[in-house]
Amino acid sequence: MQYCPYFEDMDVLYAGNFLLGANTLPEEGVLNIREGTTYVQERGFYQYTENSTALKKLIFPEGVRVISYAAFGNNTALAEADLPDTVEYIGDWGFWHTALTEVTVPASTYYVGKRAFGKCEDLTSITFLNPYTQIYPDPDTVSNNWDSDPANIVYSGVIRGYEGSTAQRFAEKYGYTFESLGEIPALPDGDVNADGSLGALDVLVLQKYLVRQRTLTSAQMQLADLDNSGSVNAVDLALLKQRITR
Ligand SMILES: [Ca+2]
Repeated sequence: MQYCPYFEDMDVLYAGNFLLGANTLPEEGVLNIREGTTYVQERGFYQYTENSTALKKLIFPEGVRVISYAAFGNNTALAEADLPDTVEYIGDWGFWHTALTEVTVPASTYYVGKRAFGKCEDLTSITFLNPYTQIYPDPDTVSNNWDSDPANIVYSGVIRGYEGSTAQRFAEKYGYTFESLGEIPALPDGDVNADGSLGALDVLVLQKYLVRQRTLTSAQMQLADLDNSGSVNAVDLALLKQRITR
């Protein structure tokens, strides 16, 4: 495979914390991503010809935060990729047309992009551990096939998530089978992104809400309303920042 002709003598390409791609994959198609990696480059391992079976398994280290646009799309033999619970963002086409069978999207993930798990022919289950992950609203965000007519897009597996989660809404919207993980677990005040702890992502989500780049559910609004004023505003953002830096 050739992705980056400027580095022909290197096999797997990194730049600091960025995984850029590979000229040659390791034996057996197992890519053991090095410790310290936080970001997988756009189209890093994307296959333009749709026929590459070289990549079979990904081993992510803890700490990977972003799987960007089309990073692993069209690797049609890629059947194993356990996502560490540090992944925050899975970009559009991230695992498009791969051979994944069961996926767990960790609680740390706040966004799953368009077609991220589309045309995954062998996919039988996808579990969303965060009740509020933004799941791109198209049937081929999770699907077993692709068709230019959205009515012909199918997913015969299950979608798992909490009661009242974005996963449930997504499944119901497109007629996919939903399995409940039960009630949303109790979350600490300020845990706006609902990953179970307070951190920088909570600030990011709240900032995006305040500039109207995203919405919050009523449950998230309650978590965000740190001064119990009945509304969510810049005061809550300041309080949240205080709690995190304390
Ligand atoms: Ca949090």
